[in-house]
Amino acid sequence: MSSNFSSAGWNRRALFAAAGGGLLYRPVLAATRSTKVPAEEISRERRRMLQMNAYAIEAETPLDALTTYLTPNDLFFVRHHWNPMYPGAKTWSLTIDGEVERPLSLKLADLRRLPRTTVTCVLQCAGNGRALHTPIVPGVQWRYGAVGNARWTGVSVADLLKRAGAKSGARHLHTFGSDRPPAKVPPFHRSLDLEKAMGDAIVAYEMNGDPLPPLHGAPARLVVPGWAGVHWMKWLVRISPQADALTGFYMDTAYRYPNSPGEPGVPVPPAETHPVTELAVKSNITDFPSQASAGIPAIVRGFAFSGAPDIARVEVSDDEGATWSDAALDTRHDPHAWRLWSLRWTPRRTGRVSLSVRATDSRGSVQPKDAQWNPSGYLFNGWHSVQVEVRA
Ligand SMILES: Nc1nc2c(c(=O)[nH]1)N[C@H]1C(S)=C(S)[C@@H](COP(=O)(O)O)O[C@H]1N2
Ligand SMILES: [Mo]
Repeated sequence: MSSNFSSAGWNRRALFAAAGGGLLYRPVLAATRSTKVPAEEISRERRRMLQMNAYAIEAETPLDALTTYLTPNDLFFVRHHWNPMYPGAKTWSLTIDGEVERPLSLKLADLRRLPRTTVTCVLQCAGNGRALHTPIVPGVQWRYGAVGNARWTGVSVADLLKRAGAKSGARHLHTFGSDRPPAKVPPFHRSLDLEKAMGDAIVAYEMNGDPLPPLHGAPARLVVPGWAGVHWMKWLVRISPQADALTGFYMDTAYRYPNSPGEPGVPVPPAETHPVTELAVKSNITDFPSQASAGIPAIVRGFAFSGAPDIARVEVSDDEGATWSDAALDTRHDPHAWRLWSLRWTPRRTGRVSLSVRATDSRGSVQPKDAQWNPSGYLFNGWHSVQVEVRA
């Protein structure tokens, strides 16, 4: 179960992790890298977040804090495999090698001198909503808040690879972060389609106008608009165009989705799966009255997003999906960012009323009532419903 944490809780959890499984905790490996959560990361705001497990930090944002177009950095959900190694900004460099004419090694100052690109888009963990699948599936039991929308600034991958002279023939971009798991645990190494990476991915060193925070991958991370968080390599130290996709646990076993819908609860053979890439169309309610009066308007708000570039429509139902009312979409939008929406809703009957929301994206995909169950619980996007007590 998740719970609110305090700074005392952090210490307790770190100790628990150290004692319970030496596996979860590792002392500093090198002078320039540390597993210690930087003190400035434990802000007052962060203490509102919902801690998921005994890791130093693995936390989702409460839904009622996801009401702004840009999610504040210190309320942004945090997810990583094992304990991170925070690279030192001074010694850090990004290597670009593989199928390139001129391998490059760039310091942060070098990156900052290159043409800047800014994108505003959603970062969502592929496992957000895993806890809402029936039957339950193993993994971090994220509910609603492993998602946020931010403005990311850095250098486009296309620009970097052009400078390195990417050769034709490469189809995949191998990506590596500075984090290393203990002993025999497989490392979190990933590759993604080079075409997507060259299309709109960036190596970001700023988040919402501030230097990228350590928990979110400082000095620089990959940003892959419209694609699940698993592609957004943090603490990025190497990118490498290659002919073949990377192999390993985090490519061949984890983060895969069934090719065709199966029966809930039934395992799917790996050969019948493909990597999780695009996000699925989804919406959530962030603001609603817990009590309302029949005939008196109340405001309901939330956000909606998709792997498609935009959201076309958001609808709310107060009768279990029999009829729907169109919500107003906020004017702010960017490709692959979320859309805030709001609805002036007038309760028609008294008693316990369930409000549900569904979104339709710019490609016409409609959010389903029930998400497609899958063995690892990825991309949950069933309707989000909340209960309102309506009085006479
Ligand atoms: N180096 C590294 N990058 C990583 C991960 C990781 O374990 N190591 N986890 C990924 C996953 S699964 C997610 S959902 C996002 C989370 O990014 P955030 O913590 O900034 O929200 O980072 C991704 N990048
Ligand atoms: Mo994730």
